[in-house]
Amino acid sequence: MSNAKPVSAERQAFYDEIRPLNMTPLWEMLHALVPKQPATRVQPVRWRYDDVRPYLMQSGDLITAKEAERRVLILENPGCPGESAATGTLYAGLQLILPGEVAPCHRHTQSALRFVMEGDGAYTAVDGERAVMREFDLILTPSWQWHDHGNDGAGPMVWLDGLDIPTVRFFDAGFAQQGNDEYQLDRRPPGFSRAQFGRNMLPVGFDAPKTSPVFHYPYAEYRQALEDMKGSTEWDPHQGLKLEFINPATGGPMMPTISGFVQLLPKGFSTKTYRATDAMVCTVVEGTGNAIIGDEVFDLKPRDVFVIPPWHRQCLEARDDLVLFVFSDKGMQDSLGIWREERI
Ligand code: GTQ
Repeated sequence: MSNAKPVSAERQAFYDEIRPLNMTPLWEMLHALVPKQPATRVQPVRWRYDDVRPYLMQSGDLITAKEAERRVLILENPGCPGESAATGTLYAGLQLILPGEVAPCHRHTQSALRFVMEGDGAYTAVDGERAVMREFDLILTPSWQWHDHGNDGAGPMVWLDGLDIPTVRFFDAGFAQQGNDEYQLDRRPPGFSRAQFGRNMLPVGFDAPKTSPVFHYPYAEYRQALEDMKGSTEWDPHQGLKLEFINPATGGPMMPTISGFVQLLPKGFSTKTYRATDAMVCTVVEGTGNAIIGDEVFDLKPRDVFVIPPWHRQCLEARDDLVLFVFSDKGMQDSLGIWREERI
């Protein structure tokens, strides 16, 4: 947006004259470039899992995981058409793997998370270690690590992919490689990383990696943490109980570009109005309720996915115990010193 004031003929002539020199006057757009508060194209949006799932299953008849490389329906924010972006910085999609399929090995500089929506018995192998994926587990595939996905189970497997694709595109810093083999040979037994890093200990002499070396966070474990806190903690009026998945080697966010959280609101709880500069992609793990985002009200059921744009007022209402998984660019903003929140 430029200034509303009409431009005089004299100034317009000047602007036209400097245009071929690849120059343009700041004063026509200063306030759009340096806004008083965030002005985002990202819109509040909710995908009902019941609406999306039939199309995802239909995609299973259209193309194999092998041919597609990754059989995913992208969840695209309507404010950013054609950009494959859920928010300004992050991408979201729903990936389907049918029994017996393998999504072949590759690696890329984009970091990714997988949050299991349904199914049991598929795996993601990261750098030679398999994580067996159960419902609502969180799995990380760090930047530039080989990964393949396979389904040894009996039913379809669906997970929510969260990647930093728009961020890496912003930097024009993306690289990708196909693996020589379709899938990786096991180099470590499943659970090895959690044994090393998931017990509040680190191997001696270990250099902290940028992404959490605990690349598998089982639902059973983080859910228990929330449950154990439920009786004894004072509820944050704006957030209920919210825990962040961290990199145990740094104490920082689980990945440099993507932060992850789980949130529990007990039955009947309504949060006070809150806003923050990180756009959030949220999915319902358990329970029902409402998300009020700006002027929009979305009713929520398990596996629904919704987006809270930057600096939009949010209230969450729990009809029964409501558990959410949330990912955002909070850690990235924190490291740049620009993250803000407001508790209203
Ligand atoms: O599983 O590696 O949704 O590379 C988009 C890009 C998933 C993946 C996506 C990817 C992947």
